[in-house]
Amino acid sequence: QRSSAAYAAVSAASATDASGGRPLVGIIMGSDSDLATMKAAAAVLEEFGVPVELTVVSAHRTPERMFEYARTAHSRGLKAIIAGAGGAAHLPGMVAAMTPLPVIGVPVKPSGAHLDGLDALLSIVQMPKGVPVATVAIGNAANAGLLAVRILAAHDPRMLDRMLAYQQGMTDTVLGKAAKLEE
Ligand code: RP5
Repeated sequence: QRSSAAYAAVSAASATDASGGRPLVGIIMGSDSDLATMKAAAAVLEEFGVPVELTVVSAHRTPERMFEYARTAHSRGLKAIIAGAGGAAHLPGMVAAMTPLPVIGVPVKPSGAHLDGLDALLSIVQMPKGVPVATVAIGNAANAGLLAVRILAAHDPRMLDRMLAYQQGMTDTVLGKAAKLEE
């Protein structure tokens, strides 16, 4: 069992970040084979200057590690957890059961999977009342990152400004394409 200090901090923070560079969002996944999908969440958070930690925690293969990760997450300073898994994807729900933090679930479609990620989606989205997991679309880890930014933005005016600028950027891009089509 690794100690909580050993979770890899992939810090995207500037020196001026309010957290002092401590991870604010935990990105966990059931297997390193999920990384190809989950790295999109890390990329978004890096773009917004949010320090993250990223590691593998498996509900089935490392249940004690999952227990320790979830139990200590809030006291280690995390504000949200993004959890991705494929197949019988119990990781997000089990973590949500053991932390007071918001948990965002990413259904992963493992390569060669027969059910196209639908199994993971249904495993993650069908949580019982009382234990919420905010579930994004199959494979859409980028949206999980954006949702985590919005959670932080509720109490961080700088993050709110960055989200507003991001949204304006999307609007400008679409309007630019529309204008080109209309030429
Ligand atoms: C799940 O099983 C993982 O989240 C992954 O999506 C899937 C396959 O894992 P590996 O066999 O590639 O390690 O628990």
